[in-house]
Amino acid sequence: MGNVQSFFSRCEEALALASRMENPLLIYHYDCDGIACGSIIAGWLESLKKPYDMLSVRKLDEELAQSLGQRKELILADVGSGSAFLEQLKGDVLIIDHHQPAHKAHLQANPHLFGFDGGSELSAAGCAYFVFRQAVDLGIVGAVGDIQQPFCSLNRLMLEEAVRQGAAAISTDLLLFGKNSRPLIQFLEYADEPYIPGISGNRENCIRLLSELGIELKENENWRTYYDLKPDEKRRLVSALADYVSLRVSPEAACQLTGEVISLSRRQPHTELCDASEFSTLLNACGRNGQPQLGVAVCLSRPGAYEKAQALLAEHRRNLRDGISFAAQNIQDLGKFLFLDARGVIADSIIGVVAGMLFIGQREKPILAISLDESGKIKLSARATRKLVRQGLNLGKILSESSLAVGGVGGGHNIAAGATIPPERLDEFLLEFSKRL
Ligand SMILES: [Mn+2]
Repeated sequence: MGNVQSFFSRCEEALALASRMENPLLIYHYDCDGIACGSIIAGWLESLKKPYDMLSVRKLDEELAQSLGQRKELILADVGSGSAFLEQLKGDVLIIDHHQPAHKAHLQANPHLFGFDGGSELSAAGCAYFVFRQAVDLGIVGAVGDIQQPFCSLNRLMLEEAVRQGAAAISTDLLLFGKNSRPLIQFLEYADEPYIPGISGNRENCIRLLSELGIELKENENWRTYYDLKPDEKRRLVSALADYVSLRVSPEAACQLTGEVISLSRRQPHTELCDASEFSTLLNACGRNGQPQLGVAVCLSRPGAYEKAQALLAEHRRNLRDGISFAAQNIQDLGKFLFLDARGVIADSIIGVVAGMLFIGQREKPILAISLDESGKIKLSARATRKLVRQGLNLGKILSESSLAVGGVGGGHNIAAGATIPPERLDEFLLEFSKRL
């Protein structure tokens, strides 16, 4: 159990240090949590009219750190705690992070240092919220992006504050994407998390289901969204989908259709930004497609940014859908695990997401998916289910050991892990992997 009071007093020290800075360079990690964290800090700096520069990184490496030697003031967002080489840096450095600390240099606001698990109890964006006490909704979006739901501990505390401030509301609802932003037919047709066999990708069945339920598709001339439905229409749709999945997939899968949904009330109505989970997908799409600064612009409500990000998201989701339908047709059962060879078909930046989306319900085995990175190496992504993890499976360990055995590198979490290996040693790797499962 962590110590809330000492964590909060560290947050106050962090705020004091940031307040003393006059023109910092703000470096942030390019994923959803990093973008949200960086945006909270940038918003705070702007509110005080402090000049600053901002730089996104995929990884903070030593070379970059050395090139920063000239900078007198640095703020690191969602990076830094794991980089021992930062010890050499002079000047004022503030680290706001939630990764396992590998050094003690500089002022670090990091929940790990106070007995909290940064993997599940608070993300970097949440940490930034507790330091700057601004934009609580971005704190939530960052945590959702780092898959920290259901919220507990410091995350739960932040969520409760958001509800009290009127910035967020919690409900139990469908988890499908597009509740605010998609017409009903596309809402069902493009369902991918979870993927609903017979509904996802099948427009006719979607239209038939909605008409059987007596749900009008339009109101006046406008396409209705899920959030436009009346309460009893919502109930009918949810229970019809649950019956459908329960019969065709499994009752366990039906339970995964609904869950805790966090809506955000200070963002532009009828957009993805009103839903914490959809907002996080939008930021991930920006980051993974090389435009993290666009994600920051969306977080800071810059004019025109949302429209650009939405177009990027549409493309990202199209890639994901194509990836999933390729995966559904090409997945092989190799005995101890399922294998997807997507070399040349699915980009290495989304292969892990696709592997994670492959349907959950009937899956009793881990999935290993492969694609090629820019340099022609094989990028591997493995995903397990919660049940397998409960039974003791640790993919991070297995992937790290079996990639090492073939001259690659890998690692990650027990439920999701990745690795890169030389292309000519794939067969050897598969044997090593299988042996360790
Ligand atoms: Mn993070």
